[in-house]
Amino acid sequence: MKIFYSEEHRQHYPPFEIFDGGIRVPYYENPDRMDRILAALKGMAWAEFSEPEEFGLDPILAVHDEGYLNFLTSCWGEWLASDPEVAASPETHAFLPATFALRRKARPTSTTVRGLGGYYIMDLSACIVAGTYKASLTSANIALSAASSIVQGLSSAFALCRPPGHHAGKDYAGGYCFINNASVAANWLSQKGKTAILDIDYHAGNGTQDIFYERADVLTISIHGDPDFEYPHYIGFADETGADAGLGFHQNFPLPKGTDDADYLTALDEALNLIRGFAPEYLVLSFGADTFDGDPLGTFRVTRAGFAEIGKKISGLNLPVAIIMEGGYANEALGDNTRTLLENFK
Ligand code: SP5
Ligand code: ZN
Repeated sequence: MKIFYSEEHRQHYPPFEIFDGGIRVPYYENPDRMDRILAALKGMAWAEFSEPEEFGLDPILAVHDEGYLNFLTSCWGEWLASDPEVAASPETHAFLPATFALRRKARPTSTTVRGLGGYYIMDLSACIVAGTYKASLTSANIALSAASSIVQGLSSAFALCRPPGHHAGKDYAGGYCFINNASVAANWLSQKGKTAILDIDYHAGNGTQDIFYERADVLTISIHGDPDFEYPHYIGFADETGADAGLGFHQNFPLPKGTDDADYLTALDEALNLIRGFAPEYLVLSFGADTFDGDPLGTFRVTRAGFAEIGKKISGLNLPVAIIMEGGYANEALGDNTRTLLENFK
């Protein structure tokens, strides 16, 4: 299996994030996640590592708002210039807004970094540091490279990328995500053939849902912790099924705390049947390992054997698949879990 990877992600490592309630904690979406997966895959005879290709900005701007991307480009520099305390020790700081715009206006009304940040950032875990923008672009190129290789005829390819993407919408960052890698890849693929996105990260793929919500040509499905108790709390409910032309082309599977292998696989079967009904030519799999029993940000009880079953069932669709890395924070198990899923796609 081709695995696309770049060292660029190391430049994005914010020194902290802020949990609900206001507690400052070390950044869970950290470079160690990649090291664990690399260590687990490096010895595998089937693992073939490649650097991503460079696709330029066009496929990203086909999904994301230009003002938002401009904000990601300039945010860190402007914040550094605006605050002597940040300039004195940049490595201990990360940009986060202090106010959120709540989208009362259709476009940002401010030109300051704080005003733009309040408009373009949805929460307090999408922290921006010096390397965030470039790392995010490279992450998207990794996803596009995986997509390109399945168009060239490979049955599967893995995008080993961070920062992740599925919480980022057309014009907002959130949940460790800045550019929606899976959506960029799926939108690009949809010009080559009918494409579906299956999101099996523990958290609802709100960004992906938003991006394709009015579109009938890309089916989007997310299986996740019920937003009644889980982040992102306000989106990801079962009655959100698309709008306008896209009505019927989005499906959420919100599941309860404690969901085990058997219950998870039952929901997955339903999701896979929807995909069979849609009959796509390509599949994009947003893969988060945070459904794992013991993930510090999750509540599910999916086991390593569960990841093998999940991989088997999805590969049973017999569709060319671009597997895009999303979340997963039980770092000590992340390598084994990811390898176990991938082994079923060879
Ligand atoms: C890509 C991805 O998996 N993003 C997840 C972002 C979740 N961020 C919200 C974290 C909120 C943690 N709440 C405190 C729970 C402590 N037990
Ligand atoms: Zn997640």
